[in-house]
Amino acid sequence: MADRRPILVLNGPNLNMLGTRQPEVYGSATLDDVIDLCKRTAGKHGLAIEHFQSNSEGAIIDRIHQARGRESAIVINPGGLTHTSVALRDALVIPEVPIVEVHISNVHAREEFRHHSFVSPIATAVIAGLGVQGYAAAIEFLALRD
Ligand code: DHK
Repeated sequence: MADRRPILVLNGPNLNMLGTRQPEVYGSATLDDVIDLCKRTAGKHGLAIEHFQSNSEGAIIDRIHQARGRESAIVINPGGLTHTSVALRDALVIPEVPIVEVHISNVHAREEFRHHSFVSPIATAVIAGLGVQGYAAAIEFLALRD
């Protein structure tokens, strides 16, 4: 990737509870483990990450606005906002950078309401069901793409 600016890793509501929250669905890794994985993966390619997590939709949208001109790409697990938020989708096009949508679980094998994403139509790529390795896959993709 020619753009050497950091990659922004964003996590939405309830992802601060990783490791504790429904481990049978989301696994045993904590959010700190995820951030560490992202840093190590980016570091292999000489890239850095910035990380932000919030349970507040507005705070996430404010952070996306700040990414404009500052970060090269966004890896986002929007949590439940995936399925509800037009405002989040509108914000994600503002930085004009590639967006990779990540879900730890395979949302398509779960409840019907998780099958629709407001984010997917504006995402460059969508990853679901790889567990927390989905974050690493997203960063690898962004580091290696042309
Ligand atoms: C995380 C959440 O918090 C849910 O609301 C989504 C996603 C699925 C995940 O698999 O990472 O439906």
